[in-house]
Amino acid sequence: MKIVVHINDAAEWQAALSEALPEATVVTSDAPAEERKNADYLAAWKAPAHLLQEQAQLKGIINLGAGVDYLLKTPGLPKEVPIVKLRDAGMGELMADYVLYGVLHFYRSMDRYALQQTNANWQPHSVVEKSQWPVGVLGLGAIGSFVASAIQQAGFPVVGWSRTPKTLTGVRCLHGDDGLDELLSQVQSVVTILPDTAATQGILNAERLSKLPQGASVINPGRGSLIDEQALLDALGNETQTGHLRGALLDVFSEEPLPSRHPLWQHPRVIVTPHMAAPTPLNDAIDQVISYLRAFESGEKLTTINPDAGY
Ligand code: OXD
Repeated sequence: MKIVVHINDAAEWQAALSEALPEATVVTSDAPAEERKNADYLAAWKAPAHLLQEQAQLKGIINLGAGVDYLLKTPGLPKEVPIVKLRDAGMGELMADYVLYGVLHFYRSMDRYALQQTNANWQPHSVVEKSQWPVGVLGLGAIGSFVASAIQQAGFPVVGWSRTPKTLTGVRCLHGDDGLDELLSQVQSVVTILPDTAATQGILNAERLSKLPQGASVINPGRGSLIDEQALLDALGNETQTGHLRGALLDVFSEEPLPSRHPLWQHPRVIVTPHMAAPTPLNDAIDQVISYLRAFESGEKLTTINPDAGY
């Protein structure tokens, strides 16, 4: 079996896959085209179009990340080749760390202290009980559920939302449009971990952002398309005039890298991070990739992604 690997640390993936599957030929995407051709499997994160277009006999594609939006938009993606994606694979914990950092940032007024420091202003703020700081998590897939549980275990009441009904121990789960409005009206921080699909694009638009309580914050480690960025900027107000929302921690944007002139870079109450919340951790993900390859080879039925649904 031949596997082509494309990801930032491809050489490490190549070594780990070669060790686990000595019968396989594993090449990285920067190998000469001659060595890459006629692969059976492509294990890739954000593969360039040519890597897909040059393959004639792929038996499966393993998306080395959680979201498949980038892959599904890649020109030349063969329609008939089954695609599997990583499910949690260590990304849940990384994402939970990122979100917990964001929740604590606003909960413990770190945003206010950062602004106060620019004026040498010594002004402590009171700390409310965690029970008074409900957090909303939009998206209860493998990673969203992990995050929701982690935030709940850290002591915050969590309200989760998904398109269809779900249950999660310790988390109040809502669904549908009414459920979303109910969640938004109650939470101090809203976290977006939904996939980028036709149904989720712009889900946090001006109208929905206005349903959040005055002074709420937004944490988006999911996808940039989930939030109307102009509506978010409007809701945040400007340097002198605080708007309806207090601040935002954003890891993903409608255009990445975020263009250097984008107003989100300059906003004093926005923290921009460069899509780093949950990079695929090789050590946690490798076993899942190997089991996918073995299952493909033995003809086992796999849960593949649904390109029409977008996840
Ligand atoms: C992912 C990501 O989808 O890191 O895995 O964005």
